[in-house]
Amino acid sequence: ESGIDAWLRYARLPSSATRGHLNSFPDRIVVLNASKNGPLASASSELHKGIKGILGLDLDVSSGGGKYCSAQKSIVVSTLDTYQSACGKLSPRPSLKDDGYWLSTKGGSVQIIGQNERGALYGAFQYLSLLGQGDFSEKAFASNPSAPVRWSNQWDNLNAATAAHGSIERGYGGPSIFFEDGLIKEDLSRVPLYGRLLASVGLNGIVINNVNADANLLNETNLVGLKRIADLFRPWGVNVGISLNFASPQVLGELSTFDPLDDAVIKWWTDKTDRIYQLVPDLAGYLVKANSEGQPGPLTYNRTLAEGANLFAKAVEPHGGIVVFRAFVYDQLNETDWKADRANAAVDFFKDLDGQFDDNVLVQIKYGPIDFQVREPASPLFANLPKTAVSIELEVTQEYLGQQSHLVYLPPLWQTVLGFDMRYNNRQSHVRDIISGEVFNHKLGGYAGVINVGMDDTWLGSHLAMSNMFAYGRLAWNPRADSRDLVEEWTRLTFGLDRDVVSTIADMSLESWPAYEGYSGNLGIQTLTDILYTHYGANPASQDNNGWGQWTRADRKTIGMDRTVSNGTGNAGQYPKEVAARFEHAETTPDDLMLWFHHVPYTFRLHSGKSVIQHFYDAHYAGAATVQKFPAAWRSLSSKIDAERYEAVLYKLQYQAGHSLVWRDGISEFYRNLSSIPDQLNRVRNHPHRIEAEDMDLSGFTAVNVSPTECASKYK
Ligand code: BDP
Repeated sequence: ESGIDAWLRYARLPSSATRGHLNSFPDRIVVLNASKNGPLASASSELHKGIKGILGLDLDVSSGGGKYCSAQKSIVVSTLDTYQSACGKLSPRPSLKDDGYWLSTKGGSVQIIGQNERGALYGAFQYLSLLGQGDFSEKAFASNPSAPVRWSNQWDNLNAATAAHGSIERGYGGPSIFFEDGLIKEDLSRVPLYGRLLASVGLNGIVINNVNADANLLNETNLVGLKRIADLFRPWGVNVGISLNFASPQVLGELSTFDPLDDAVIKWWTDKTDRIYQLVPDLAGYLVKANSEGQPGPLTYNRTLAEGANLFAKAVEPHGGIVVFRAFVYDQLNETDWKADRANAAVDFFKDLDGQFDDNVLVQIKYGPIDFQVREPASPLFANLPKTAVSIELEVTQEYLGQQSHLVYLPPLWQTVLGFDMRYNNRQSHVRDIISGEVFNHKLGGYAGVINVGMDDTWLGSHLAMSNMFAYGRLAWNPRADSRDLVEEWTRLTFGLDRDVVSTIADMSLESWPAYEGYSGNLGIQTLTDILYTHYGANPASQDNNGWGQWTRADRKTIGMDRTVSNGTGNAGQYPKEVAARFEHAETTPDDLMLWFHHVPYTFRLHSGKSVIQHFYDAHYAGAATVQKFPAAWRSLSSKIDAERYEAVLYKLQYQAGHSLVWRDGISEFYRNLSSIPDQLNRVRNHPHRIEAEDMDLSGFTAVNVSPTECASKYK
């Protein structure tokens, strides 16, 4: 069990789970009118493979028309149109949107009917998930996605050797499955496996290269390679997109300018786009990071971001493509900007552009105003672009959240944002309904998840982290899904049906985000990782006074960022009235965002009754104590999990237990030193559970002085 099949292992159910069901089980799979190598063909081969694995039954597969319509004991897979012309009206007629499906297991046969081929594939995967969980109950239901755009974003670099962070930016699962030495790899055998995983949770698009894009992706050799990748994803209903470097015409040495209004530039992009669509007629579109963190963009030529986006929108429009333009725009070199408040940047840059984007532009907004922190309010930009289609950007790769070395199950975090009500015009307007297009009536809208799988057999570098990828797809399909249900489903498919296994993994997962928030950054102060480079270990001192501007504004007496309108950066005022009023005042700001919006003394009393500093201490001890229990909880499953995955997960959980103590003590001591206010329970100097490094011997290592000292043990 290397992890390569993730939740699609199709492990044989125990006979106790299948008893009484095998004799009456359908004996054939019937596919109606599948296109060559399309999603319907995948649906049928996947059903065959899955049923063989799960139940040990080798079903016949046939393609054919009407004669099977009323056949008993068959699994019919089809699109709605084909089904109805071959077999007559489905009754009741299911109401299906693009990519939706109808699944019925009633009366001894199974119908899997997609609105399109992709929908049929999703229905097939859903059916296999039910079987894999031992669910043979009769049901009939329609299921539709919440939004049309449900994409993976990969931050893969073309050239592993020169990339600053390895071949995938913020990737923790090994090198790229797509690129090597500046080119698309010869061996793309991981691509269809990835496509299958994406399709199995309803994801329908992927951007394959880093948003910090290399213009060389556009050379002819790579475009031909892009076609090979697209051909491998297509059977899984996954359309490929690419990230663009805004300055490509200049970077590639073909033009002296990249001004988006220049005729030669427009022609360059039009020609390039036509060539790409010749090779990949169903390209999903382009993703653009412009004028952010040193990336080129239209502002260089005093053109607006909308003019920049529309340049590409016009090029892809005749081909049916879309442009996803990122709202993550800020300039870390502009001191006035970052000294003010980076959280204001997105609304400052985009609000006035509302209505200026072409119809096939989607503005992709990170979930919070800053950058994938452990706790952020929903980005106010969601409520500032009523005339623009928008999508949310979530981060499956755990950049600021333990980088797959810590178990942090993310759906509860994501749902704080998806379920946030912006009260636009004093009306109910949840973020999930804004990005679905419902609130402001847009056809486009949806989800991007920065996933960053790599060549590691576990895909993400950790078995347990895969629940985040699974749940991301499921939430993009249905953002109201229950986090616990999702991790339980994932666990059954990944580790089997044993009740202890399911409840232990689900319990740990649901405790993990609050625990991580507990031992990292509390009360909305942000994650407190090292901010300048790695974004990993505890480094509260690095948070202030740098161009990334993620400020704690902590001094000896006070802490937190004043983002009020009356006294601070005005960020609270970027929200619609009711919400703005709530965040403006500490009395109505929830504790978990107190330091995001307010600058207060360490002695400030929270709604909980605790002071800020005591909350820091308590949360750090409680968070670390929670994850101290994880290794033992996991050990209790030792006889129920294969050795390979058991050992790998145990190793990570033990590491997390240890690293949480480093976090706990680093942060607690830092703020105790700064505030001079001791922990009421006097734990900070006692360090329960801790073994000092200087009490250990590790051969082959030399002790060195460490800065900042919070990360050291006695300065070493
Ligand atoms: C930051 C990442 C950086 C990305 C950037 C982005 O640290 O690697 O390039 O976001 O999203 O969080 O563009």
